[in-house]
Amino acid sequence: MSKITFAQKLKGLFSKGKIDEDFFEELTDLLVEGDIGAKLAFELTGSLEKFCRQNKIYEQNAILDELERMLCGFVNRADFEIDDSKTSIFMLLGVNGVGKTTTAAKLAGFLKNNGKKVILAAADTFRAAAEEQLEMHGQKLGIRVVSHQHGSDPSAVVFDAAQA
Ligand SMILES: Nc1nc2c(ncn2[C@@H]2O[C@H](COP(=O)(O)OP(=O)(O)OP(=O)(O)O)[C@@H](O)[C@H]2O)c(=O)[nH]1
Ligand SMILES: [Mg+2]
Repeated sequence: MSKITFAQKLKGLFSKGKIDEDFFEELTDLLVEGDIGAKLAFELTGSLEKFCRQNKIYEQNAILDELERMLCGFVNRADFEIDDSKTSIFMLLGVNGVGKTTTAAKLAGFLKNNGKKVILAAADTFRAAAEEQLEMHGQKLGIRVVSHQHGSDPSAVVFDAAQA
């Protein structure tokens, strides 16, 4: 089953052309859903609404640049070039529960969709069920996961994954 992505929903909202009464409310909901956080979502749409009022803007197209300018101020761009002639390894580091595994899956899915050959390495052999969690992501994404027994040496997992 294909899921409607955040970007598709945003495009859908902007396909109406005109800025109507519900527009800013729908945009706020969408930004919250898109993980921007409620406070920031309200701040963004609030300033956008003000911008439209002050400049007498009623067309959605006219606010796209402004919205992009506002959003880009919060985006940390990570432009990385991948050299297809060799293996690239990405290691995700972060404190507990910050989203490393989820990010690994997102990154893997993104790279796969861009035609790369991807392998996930379950090198977190310490946390309970960490391997199973990555396995589930791998299954959903159709990406191979290299893993060892729970509690084994993480570097051995990385070694095997690099070999694979
Ligand atoms: N809303 C939201 N939740 C997220 C995001 N990334 C991860 N999560 C959730 O945060 C929780 C922890 O995510 P993990 O990816 O397991 O984090 P982790 O850093 O691998 O955690 P540990 O391995 O336990 O240190 C899960 O419930 C995820 O669904 C995100 O971008 N947005
Ligand atoms: Mg994890």
